[in-house]
Amino acid sequence: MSKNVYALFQSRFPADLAQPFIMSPDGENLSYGELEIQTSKMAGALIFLGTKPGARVAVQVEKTAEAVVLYLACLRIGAIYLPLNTAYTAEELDYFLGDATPHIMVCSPANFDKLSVIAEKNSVTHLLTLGLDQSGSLMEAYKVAIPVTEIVDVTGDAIAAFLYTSGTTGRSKGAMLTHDNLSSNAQVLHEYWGWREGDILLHALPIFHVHGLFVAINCVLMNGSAMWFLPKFDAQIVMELIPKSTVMMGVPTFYTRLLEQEEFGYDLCENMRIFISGSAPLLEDTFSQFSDRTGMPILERYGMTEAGMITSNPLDGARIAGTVGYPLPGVEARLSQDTEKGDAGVLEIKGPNVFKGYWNMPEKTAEEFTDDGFFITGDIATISDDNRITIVGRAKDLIISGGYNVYPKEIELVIDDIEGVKEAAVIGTHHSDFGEAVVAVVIGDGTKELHEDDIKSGLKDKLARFKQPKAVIFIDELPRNTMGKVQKNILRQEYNHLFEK
Ligand code: MLC
Ligand code: AMP
Repeated sequence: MSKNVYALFQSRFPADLAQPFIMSPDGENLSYGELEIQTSKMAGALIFLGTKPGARVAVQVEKTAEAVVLYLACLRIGAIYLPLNTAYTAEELDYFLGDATPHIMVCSPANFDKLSVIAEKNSVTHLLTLGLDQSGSLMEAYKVAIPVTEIVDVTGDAIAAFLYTSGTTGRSKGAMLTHDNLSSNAQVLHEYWGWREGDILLHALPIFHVHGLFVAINCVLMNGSAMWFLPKFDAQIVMELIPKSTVMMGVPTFYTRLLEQEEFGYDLCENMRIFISGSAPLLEDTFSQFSDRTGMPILERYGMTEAGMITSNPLDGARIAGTVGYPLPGVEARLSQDTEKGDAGVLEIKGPNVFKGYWNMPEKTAEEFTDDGFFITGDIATISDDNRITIVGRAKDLIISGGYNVYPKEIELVIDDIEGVKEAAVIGTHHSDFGEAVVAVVIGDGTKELHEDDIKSGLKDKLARFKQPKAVIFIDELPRNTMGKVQKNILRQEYNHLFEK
């Protein structure tokens, strides 16, 4: 069989192609039969526009069924799908387009004017639009396209997608995921989480990250199942759909928000088989409250952009709060070689899920692998005698807010450039809704009096909203150790209670 992951999905379609794949609460469905037709037509449109295997198709659009069709059409033709967070600003996009040099960029109609300058500057051949109601120039091309039913034969290590992840240096890197990476992870998760006939996924995640795109959608495809497809997480709508679903995947914020709803409880969840959580640590308190209210222990798993899913609590065995379970079948996990027995250490992993490297960054890629080929996750973990993994911290300076990664360095660099700023330290403090909140601690250079608004307006057009500080604090001097390194732990201790309810 072809190594193209779309061929794998296609082999798993239900025998009755009239069965739904995407279901919208307003009654609009997309069946598997329609999915096949639409992806071949979208493939035809992309090919007509000159998209060759290996060409990048950058996509920053709202969450729609057409966006899923576009993702799958890219796989079909061997093009590289490059999804981008809808929150990214023009300035951030300029970097991504310059680095990825896509053949096509698809954006929301409202962003066309803003992006046309950037697209032209970065020699993007076609800037197309895709709107909420099947509008936009991509759909015009689609409507007149001749379907291409062939699925391009690719090698397993051909790149299927790349996703940008920021780094501790403040520079984003495109993590290249291959067809084999996606296939192996989809197959393993399908089996490990016991997907079965009749399962229905409740999909409320964004589709520009590994969680909502690959974990959620690819599992549904592997099972030939249906999913409720919501534009975003809305606790009320999610509660209406839980009784009609069997599986939900979410970031911890989804679960804390459900727990805030008085009506949420056992009765609503009778039909549910599993609630899965990941992308950020699930607090033990959330796990136990959820379990008390619904009788269901949330299944926590751990992953990252560079490796898809890495570990998971078991479906049948004990799901232990605060742990992320066992390495998935085929994944080897160990602590860095310098870790003393019994201590926590940096988690290193190897397996068919681990990415091919960072786009155009062979040296950066090499730095993140050990000599014997293990990927250095940057997460600090312990591993029990029976191989159960607990993430206890991060060796990388990273904040995870509502499941989105924010690298302090990226924000500090922008704040440092604001007039009147001497330096800044960005930290993550506890936040009852987002888990962690971005907080900027700023030192002025004495040339002018600084206010919170000076910092916020200086960041406004430069960084996505979710990266912008929820609070700005001015102090006279940053705490440093004897080596001159800023002691962020002291700042965190000081400001950790800012957002607690
Ligand atoms: C939105 N806002 C956030 C935010 N999301 N701020 C900080 N952190 C976040 N995560 C801000 C907006 O900019 C806006 O600010 C305000 O909050 C309201 O915006 P909203 O769009 O109405 O927010 P909401 O719908 O409530 O979104 C919150 C959320 C969403 C938690 C539902 O962020 C979400 O769906 N997160 C999931 C992220 C995810 O899928 N991660 C997976 C990564 S993959 P203002 O100032 O404009 O009012 C990965 C690998 C793995 O990590 O293991 O899975
Ligand atoms: P991303 O780069 O967005 O893919 O984020 C990956 C990071 O999210 C990991 O390196 C971890 O730090 C974190 N992460 C994902 N899942 C979990 C989890 N269940 N518990 C703790 N951290 C997690």
